[in-house]
Amino acid sequence: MSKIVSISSDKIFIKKENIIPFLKNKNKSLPTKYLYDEIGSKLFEEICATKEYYLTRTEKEILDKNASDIIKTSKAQELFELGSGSSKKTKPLIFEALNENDLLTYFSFDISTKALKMSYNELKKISKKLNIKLLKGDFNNDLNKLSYSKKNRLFLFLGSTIGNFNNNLAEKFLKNISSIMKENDSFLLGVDKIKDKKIIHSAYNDKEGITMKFNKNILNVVNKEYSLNFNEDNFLHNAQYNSKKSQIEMYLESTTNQSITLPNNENVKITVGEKILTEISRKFSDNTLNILFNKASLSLVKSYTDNKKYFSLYLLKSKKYF
Ligand code: AVJ
Repeated sequence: MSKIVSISSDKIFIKKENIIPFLKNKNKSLPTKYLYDEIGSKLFEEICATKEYYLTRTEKEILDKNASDIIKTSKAQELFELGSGSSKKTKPLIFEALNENDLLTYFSFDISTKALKMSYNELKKISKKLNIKLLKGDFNNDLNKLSYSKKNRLFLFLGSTIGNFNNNLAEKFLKNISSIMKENDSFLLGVDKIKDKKIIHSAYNDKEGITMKFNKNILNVVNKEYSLNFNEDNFLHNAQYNSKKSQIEMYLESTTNQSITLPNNENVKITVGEKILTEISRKFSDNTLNILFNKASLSLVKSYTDNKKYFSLYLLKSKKYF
């Protein structure tokens, strides 16, 4: 087993949030990252295999078709994947980069140990020329701690994970990436696009109820992390597309009047029908993205999409050098 290098201090979720304001606020929410513990990461993999969840399948199709062009255009000598998950989708890029280089280092950077292990198991048999490095960290806090490399790095942020960030956070994240990029580095960003509302809605409301399980699992995670007393049976999965904001809003909706005891022993009332926000998943237009890229000093080199234009990959460079 390859060694997991932790570049942050905390054991499980790196920066431990103060949970109290999240639950005391008028609009209640939970930190989205708690969806991705071991069980959550596994459930997410299952979501990707559902009929309704078009994102992963579509992105994979785009990657399979354009991997060679992406590697040749970026002249990548090293791959650095942020929020790598199982790394399954990344394989065509790794194969192409191995074709173009004698040796290749692939960095798998994720918040979840489970994901890093899955990634290692997925990739370990590919080639002796492939050096796999596992880094445990939080891409919203730890990017400035990365080591320097002389090689042309291709940073990868796939799966439309950027959709989880509100506009400020997305801008901050992209600025961070831009600032750690060297002259010959590139950045490949995977983004879910605005499309028919019904298609988006069903992607987050699969018939088998896996997304429901995934959503409810966050309660078990925060129960463990903060010794809370949530009971998942007292909540419904509620995921709605907000057309005005172009985003899915995933909530847990209370089915009863209930009370939760916070770490400071204060009780918080949750009324029947009240909703706790667990995740937003934004859908983008080219226009919104152009504004974001500009603000973050990123320049578009090339973009790739599927026939239906459901999903896009953007190959970017830092403007400092463009
Ligand atoms: C992993 C954040 C891209 O927003 O589509 C899937 C997570 N949530 N189903 C997404 C998710 C519910 C997913 N991302």
